Amino acid sequence: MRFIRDYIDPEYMPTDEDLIALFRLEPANGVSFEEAAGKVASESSNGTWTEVVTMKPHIKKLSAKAFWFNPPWVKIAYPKEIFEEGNISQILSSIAGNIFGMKAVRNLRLEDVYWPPNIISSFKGPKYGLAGVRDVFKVYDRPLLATVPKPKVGLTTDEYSETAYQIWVGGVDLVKDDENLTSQSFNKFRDRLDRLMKIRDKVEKETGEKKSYLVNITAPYNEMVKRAKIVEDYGNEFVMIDILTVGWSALQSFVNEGFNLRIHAHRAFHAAFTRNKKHGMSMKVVAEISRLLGVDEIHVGSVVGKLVSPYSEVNALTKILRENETDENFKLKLLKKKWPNIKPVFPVSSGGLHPGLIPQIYRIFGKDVIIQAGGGVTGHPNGVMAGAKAFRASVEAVVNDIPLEDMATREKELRVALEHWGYKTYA
Ligand code: CAP
Ligand code: MG
Repeated sequence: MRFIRDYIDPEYMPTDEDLIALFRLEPANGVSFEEAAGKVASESSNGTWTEVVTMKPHIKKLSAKAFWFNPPWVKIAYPKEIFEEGNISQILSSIAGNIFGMKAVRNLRLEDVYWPPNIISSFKGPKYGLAGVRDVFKVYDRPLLATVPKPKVGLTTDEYSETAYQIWVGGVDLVKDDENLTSQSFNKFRDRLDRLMKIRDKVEKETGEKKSYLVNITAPYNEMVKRAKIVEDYGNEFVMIDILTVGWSALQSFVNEGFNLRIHAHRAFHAAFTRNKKHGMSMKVVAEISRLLGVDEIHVGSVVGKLVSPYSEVNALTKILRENETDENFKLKLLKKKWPNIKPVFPVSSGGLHPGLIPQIYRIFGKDVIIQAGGGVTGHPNGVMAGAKAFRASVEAVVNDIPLEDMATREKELRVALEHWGYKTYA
């Protein structure tokens, strides 16, 4: 397999103009690590299983090079010319395409990417980002709070509206639709939005606090755009999109529509390809693409909640979303990042959270996080409003450096929540 040697070059010195991918690779039986890496570089750039007579010197220059070997880790450099700027689907079809199914590899995982400046500048990034989300609420000194009315699906529009009212009045900033609530017969999109906007206005008057709604517009593309127009006409500031089930092209096109709406990105489906640490693609790459394309907030996990999200991953994701420049950090398997004109994105921490876990969330994220508690609010023994009050009190406690137990002597809803759930993780 002499021609595979063209895709392996330990002497290659990449430039800042190259796109670099960090892979975790396990070769198949009988294949050397180097050869498997060469085959990955080949299939993901301009090679195939055999030498082709149409290969010419000017095409060879476009071949990717596996250049850094630290088994099971390997870095591959891609010349920028093989990518179409502004076309994330094309880029992924190269670096995250056929290669995962190659017989030459037993396992292969795209762990991280260094994105060169020409690719970064071909995307818009968030229109609002973290700061633009904070500006909606004029709340700058604490995490923002969101709650999904549970059960996930089944609440009628009336029941949903009543639950939303209690969530907002109790002190939560954002009511959030669940990822699988869109427009079902028991709770139609338009009816729900209409009701919630009226309730939102009422609660804002009652509480003097700004409230908003993460309304799920996930649907076939044209329908999604139609629903976004309705949301914008109602004067709501946010939409929510299940970015992975609608697909990258839909997300990118949606951003290009230019709505005056902040995009809350739900990542349902990610674990299908991110959970196996040996195969697939990492959540880091999902977060990077999401930032490039222009979501304003995205789920990153909670470490201590009900879904798998290791601390090192959450830590890396937080850096990816909030920082403008990071050096390579091999411990976190994070390549260098430089996002000069791309706004920071709000991380969202969610999944099995309740007041007793808030101190740990605050230690992990600090104040720049949106904390979502669904069951952790709607499961409060004294009702939804009590749940929202307990949630808010737990956040006020941590930002003011007050132990939860002390806060609980003043806030009875918090005391009941702590008695009910304690401080532990429910899986
Ligand atoms: C949380 C949640 C979220 C997940 C998403 C749910 O509800 O609404 O979808 O947290 O996970 O349906 O499970 P609870 P992630 O607050 O009741 O757990 O952010 O980790 O992708
Ligand atoms: Mg959910």
